Amino acid sequence: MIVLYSYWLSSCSWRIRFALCLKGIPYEYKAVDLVKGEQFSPEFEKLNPLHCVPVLADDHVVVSDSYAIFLYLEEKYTQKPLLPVDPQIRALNLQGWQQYPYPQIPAAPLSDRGGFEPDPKRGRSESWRVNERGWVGSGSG
Ligand SMILES: N[C@@H](CCC(=O)N[C@@H](CS)C(=O)NCC(=O)O)C(=O)O
Repeated sequence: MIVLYSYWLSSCSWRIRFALCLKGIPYEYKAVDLVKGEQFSPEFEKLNPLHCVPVLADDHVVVSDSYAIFLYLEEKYTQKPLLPVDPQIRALNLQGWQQYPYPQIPAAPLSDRGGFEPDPKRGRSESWRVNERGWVGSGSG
């Protein structure tokens, strides 16, 4: 059984959820609460020392990074291919998969409103907390 470690606010994880859904691959969803900092737990660190979702576990195979996971799924599970065979159109499609959803979707609206101030001392997780209170908290998410 495939397990996807994900978080509802993670646009990188949406990419994999779309791929799994379009290919019709059943999977178990395991939420990693990035706002609570669960990506830094010792258990999750064993899966991905970079402390990011998505992570896909397929029996003994563990893959992190949405782009790598997407290509893994496409090559291992050949049903309902998501990429065309023609190299030029395939390259254009890969370009699209990599750019959508744009990894900074949660940050963009706040940034547009001048309300997103990443604090290097606090790191990315605090930026997520700001997003949670701001963009999502205001009902825009
Ligand atoms: N290049 C990676 C980026 C993964 C990434 O940045 N994930 C974010 C959520 S979209 C994350 O887990 N952030 C954890 C944090 O900010 O502490 C991918 O495409 O999977």
